[in-house]
Amino acid sequence: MRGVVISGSGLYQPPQVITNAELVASFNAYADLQNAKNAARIAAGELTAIPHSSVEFIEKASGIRQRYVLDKTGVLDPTRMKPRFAPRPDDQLSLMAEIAVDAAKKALAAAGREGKDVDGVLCAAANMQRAYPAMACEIQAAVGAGGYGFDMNVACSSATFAIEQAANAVRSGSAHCVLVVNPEITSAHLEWRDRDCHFIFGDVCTAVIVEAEDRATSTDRWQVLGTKLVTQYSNNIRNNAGFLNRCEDTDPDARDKTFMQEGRKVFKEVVPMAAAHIEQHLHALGFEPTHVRRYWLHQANLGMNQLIVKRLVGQEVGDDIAPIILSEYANTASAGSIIAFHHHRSGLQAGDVGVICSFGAGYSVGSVVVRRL
Ligand code: CO8
Repeated sequence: MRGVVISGSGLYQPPQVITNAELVASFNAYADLQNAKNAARIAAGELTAIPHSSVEFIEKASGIRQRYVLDKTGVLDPTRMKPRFAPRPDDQLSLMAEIAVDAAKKALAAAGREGKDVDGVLCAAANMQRAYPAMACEIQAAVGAGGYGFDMNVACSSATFAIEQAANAVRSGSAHCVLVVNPEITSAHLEWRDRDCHFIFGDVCTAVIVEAEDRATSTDRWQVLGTKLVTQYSNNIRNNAGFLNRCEDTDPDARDKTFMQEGRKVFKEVVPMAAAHIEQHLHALGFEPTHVRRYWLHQANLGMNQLIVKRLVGQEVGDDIAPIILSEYANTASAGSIIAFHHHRSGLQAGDVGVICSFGAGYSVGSVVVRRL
């Protein structure tokens, strides 16, 4: 079996930032408008007034302080509450491919590769811009890659699940160099009018290059020691948007056509699941959780990450063991653990072991154990 390495990563970060203060001001303006519009029904007891959101709650409950988005104006407009994107003609690069190509080119440059060296492209994200052709085929053409491309979606675990597919393709010899790219335009599938979740997500795109160890030339190589994936069906994170909607004659703007979750249940159920998954994976590879130099975890909630690592290593740890990026980026679905890996791996020494781990809707958990070469 061929050895496999991650030889480079790239990050596209949208230029626009929404702070919690801006977000809460716009949500509260939206709530006031709705409550004024529905004043008679609220007074008659037919409707409940929408309560205000608060910066203090958001920071305490989630650890999120701001998020990057592709369009801030539409999101913050209390009469709109969603980003505004201009439709593009079919002969122009699509928005999702545009941010994917940016991150992909940075990852290729970091790995010392060009598009023509790539013979597999996996576009792995929580949402795809269209049904077909696959986003991966458009990205493949735009970066000048050969081979094949396909899309895959395992919500927040899309990136780690794709790294396993890429590593297996390289191991088996069906590809030599695979681009895994995670364009997450979460702002389009977040319900900005729902106080319980309006603060959760941000937009971003990450990319990694997965290639054969004997061919890699990058000085920053991370040997993939193992990958482990698991899914367990749950309705606690759900989005019913889909191609059957128009045939069901349902409202495309109904609440169930955007991100919905039972946040408390997710928290309670996913923490033990993710911690047990990582522990089992490490044991299977002959490591103890305390041997791990760094955990690059999915970034959904600060408390969740702290609890998972505490279960693993038996004590609270700081950013040096488990870096947090969600205060700056919020939850970026599948890209979160890869942003952490991208920004926080430079201090590790040859031989150091790290774990990239995602968890999210499905439920799904994916771990990639790597060693610095
Ligand atoms: N401001 C003020 N108060 C608020 C607000 C707000 N914005 N929101 C809720 N409250 C109030 C509630 O009304 C409640 O009041 P009361 O006690 O009087 O009933 C109180 O605050 C507590 O509310 P919660 O119980 O909901 O608060 P929590 O402490 O549980 O925190 C969280 C909510 C932050 C959502 C938390 O539960 C959490 O982070 N859970 C884990 C979430 C998670 O990990 N989700 C995974 C998502 S990742 C994924 O797979 C994504 C799928 C694909 C994404 C697609 C793109 C969109």
